[in-house]
Amino acid sequence: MKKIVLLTGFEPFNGEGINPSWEAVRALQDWNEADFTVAVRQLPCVFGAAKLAMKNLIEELQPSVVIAVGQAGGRSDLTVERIAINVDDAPIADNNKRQLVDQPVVAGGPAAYFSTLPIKAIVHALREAGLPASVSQTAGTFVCNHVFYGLMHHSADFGTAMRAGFIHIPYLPQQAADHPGAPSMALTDMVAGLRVAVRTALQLKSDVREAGGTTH
Ligand code: PCA
Repeated sequence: MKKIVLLTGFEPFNGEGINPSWEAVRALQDWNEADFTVAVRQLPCVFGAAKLAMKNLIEELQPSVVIAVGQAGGRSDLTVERIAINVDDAPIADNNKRQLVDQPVVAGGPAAYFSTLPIKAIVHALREAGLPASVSQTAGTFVCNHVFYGLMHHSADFGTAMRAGFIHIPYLPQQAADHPGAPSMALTDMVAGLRVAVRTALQLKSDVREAGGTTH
């Protein structure tokens, strides 16, 4: 049976007209290979609703790999997230005008979950492909981390059968034009990067070990 790869992107938030995560993910909606097929879905930038939508998608699609993608305005490269933390602490209101402060994503859940994607191998493969990439040690405490934590919490129920994680991507050039000085990345590079990440996640059984952390 063909494997299913679920890619999610978010709707625009914080006054933006577009969200690069949705633009990049939806460009892959017809991606279909002999051994896997890609499903793309959009998530609302809303606490609770986004986590629930992700849970329902996992139950409906039973994917082998899930990569949730989100916008990280101000970052300059493709950042593969290492860890989701059990904290909602929003710097801005979500699209439902709700700003959660110091709440758990899942009451009583563990403090954090690690990504089960081969994060170092993905960063390595992205760089080999000529795309700027790094491991990120924090997905923040807004809706992206919320979805990432929810994803890992549900994926814990699926044992090792499902690999899941999160990638943050920069602004698109047309967004950066409204944020002078902010870095950006072309859509074609983002899409190429997601292809590399999917293939690496499907191919590798374990992560590679190579230096790449930060001192702070
Ligand atoms: N980025 C936000 C939420 C939605 C998105 O694309 C974040 O990093 O939390």
